[in-house]
Amino acid sequence: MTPIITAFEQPFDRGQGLARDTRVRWAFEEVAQPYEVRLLSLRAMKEPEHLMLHPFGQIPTYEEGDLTLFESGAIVLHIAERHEGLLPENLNARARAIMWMFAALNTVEPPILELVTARLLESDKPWTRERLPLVEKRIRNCLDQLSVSLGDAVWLEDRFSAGDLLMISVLLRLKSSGILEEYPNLSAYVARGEARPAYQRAFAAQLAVYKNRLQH
Ligand code: GTB
Repeated sequence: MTPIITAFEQPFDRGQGLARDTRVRWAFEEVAQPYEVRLLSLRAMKEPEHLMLHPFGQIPTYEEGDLTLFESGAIVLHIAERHEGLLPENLNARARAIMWMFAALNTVEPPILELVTARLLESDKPWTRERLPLVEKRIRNCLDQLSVSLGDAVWLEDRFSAGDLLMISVLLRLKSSGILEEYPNLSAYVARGEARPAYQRAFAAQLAVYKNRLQH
């Protein structure tokens, strides 16, 4: 049965791949699992039909037969557990890959989201000018440590895993901030992720949604 995911009908980021369906598309592409996408308007995301799938009325969701999931991290983990290629066989190595998935979503993404929120949604607030340097400092504190952990390695562990997929997805949000460029090894790490054919296919698929939208 082909899994179905949901994504924005009208991508707000003009196809930059920043919405969280991109990481799920990327996971599908890495394991060569075909998938379908149901596009939703912001209004449809808050309708009872979608709230049955996602209690918070967001994207992405995942449906396959009897199984419905929400939360991009849980979806990527599910894909990685069901297919070869995104989690190592060795149990300790597998635990470490999952640890990096949590690190991406629990430790690295929150300060980055604060910056995105401050810039996109709170830029007109009088306190934003004062707050931004604090938010940026929290990101740098986190990236300082991540940069040391990665060092000269190609991936966070011996080989590419779902941990890298999520970490790179999260770091991609910093691209327009200039902060990532302060860390040459992290910039190169993100570029390696973006260069993967599976990421390229995922990016192209979400970009096609935006381009289609422009034409209609
Ligand atoms: N923790 C959840 C997960 O990881 O799945 C968070 C899901 C989430 O925030 N989904 C967002 C959503 O549905 C889309 S990705 N928002 C609508 C709502 O809450 O009403 C977040 C997002 C949106 C837009 C951009 N962008 O335009 O750059 C980037 C990311």
